[in-house]
Amino acid sequence: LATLKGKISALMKEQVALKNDLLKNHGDTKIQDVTVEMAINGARSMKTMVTDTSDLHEVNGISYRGMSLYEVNKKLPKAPGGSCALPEAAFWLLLTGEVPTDLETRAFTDELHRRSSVPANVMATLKSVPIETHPMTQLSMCMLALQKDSKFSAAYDAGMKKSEYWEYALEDALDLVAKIPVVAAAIYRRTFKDGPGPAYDTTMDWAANYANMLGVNDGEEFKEVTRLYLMLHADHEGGNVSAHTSHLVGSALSDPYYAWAAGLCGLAGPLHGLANQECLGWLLQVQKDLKGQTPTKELLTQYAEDTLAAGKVIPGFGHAVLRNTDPRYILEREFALKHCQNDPLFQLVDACYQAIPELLGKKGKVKNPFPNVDAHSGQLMHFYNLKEENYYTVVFAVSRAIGVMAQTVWARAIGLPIERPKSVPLDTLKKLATK
Ligand code: AMX
Repeated sequence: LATLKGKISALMKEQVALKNDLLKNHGDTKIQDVTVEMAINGARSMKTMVTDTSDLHEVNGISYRGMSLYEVNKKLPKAPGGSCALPEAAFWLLLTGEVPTDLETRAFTDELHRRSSVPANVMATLKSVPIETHPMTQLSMCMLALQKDSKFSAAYDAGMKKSEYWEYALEDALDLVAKIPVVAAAIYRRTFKDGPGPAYDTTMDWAANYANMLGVNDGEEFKEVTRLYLMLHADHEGGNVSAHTSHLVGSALSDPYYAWAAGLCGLAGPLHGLANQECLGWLLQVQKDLKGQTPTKELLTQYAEDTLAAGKVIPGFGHAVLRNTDPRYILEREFALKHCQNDPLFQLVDACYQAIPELLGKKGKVKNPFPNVDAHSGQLMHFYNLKEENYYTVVFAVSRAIGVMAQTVWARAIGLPIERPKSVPLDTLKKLATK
């Protein structure tokens, strides 16, 4: 922990100096024009936030501290014998800006193990929730139940100094990331299985342990695909719904548990994290409708035409920012080609990849006809026996906790203030636009 704090503290000095310089010497400099369209259409592409952990490029996809996901997957420490980067190593990278050594990663995994025990009140809260409750609702409620032990809130009440905010935010961030797989696995087991699964195992890395606790597959490949998935989904800039929600809530100095509980409610939306669940549902429906026919480009083109004609979107394709195939999709595809290319569902995913971008491209309306990560993730989970698509957004949430927590620590570290954009009535917008 001391090494981690030392690294954050050193980078913090540079970043705070940079922030102060920007405010002092360039505070009035114009970087973009705000148009009526931006004001109405969800502030899309308006540069109004600061997030240092990751940056989304419309063609190259997300980078973690300037490293593309391909580089991250190559350069970050792996599990013994594994080829996918460890997500906790990505957490370290996002927090410190540095690739951790194997030794640092192992120590960090142990740090998370030490923080992983979930208080009884949280499990009692979970027990009181009807099992038909959506797993994302259960997860968000559990994050709020954990809030009782927030070190940030306790320190705030005790009068901590502003300069200490980040340290207590870090404490909560590490606790939350350590505990969320335990809570998420408990949600899975109570909702979809008869009872508790395999116990927490401190000999495993963070992702392998989560995969193991789900109790659906004890093979090494499932652990490896879970590492890949949790690394790939860890962060996606600050403007997406769940990160932005968490940032906004955190900007009121609500502690990291409040922030992530709120963020999760956004992640649960069908245009954001829930797309993951909808994609697999759509793929399984296509598979059923094809009645055993081999999925070909022609068949899929026709099927997608019918989906569009029925006024529906094609899940897993398009993106608010990306204008290329999502690198996360490519990395999952590479994994699938290596480990499960004969899976009938992979062959369907592959046929979609051949057919749908061309079709959506021809229609002209969709700004990005290419697949996003959700078009693939479900197939991988399904293949390794995690079949309940209602649960998929929870896996996403376990992963994204990493990025959002890193962002939360940094928002406090560089002293970002309460967020308060200006809204205007449509009439005022009309006056502003025509004056
Ligand atoms: N199928 C059919 N139509 C689509 C489409 C798709 N996959 N993607 C976009 N369109 C349509 C839009 O609905 C919109 O139509 P409208 O003008 O009649 O309202 C038009 O194309 C232009 O939209 P856009 O600017 O290209 O996309 P957007 O930024 O408004 O929305 C997104 C982005 C992701 C919501 C949209 O592409 C979509 O609904 N995709 C399917 C759902 C999905 O895969 N979501 C996952 C997103 C990734 C994530 O956050 N996990």
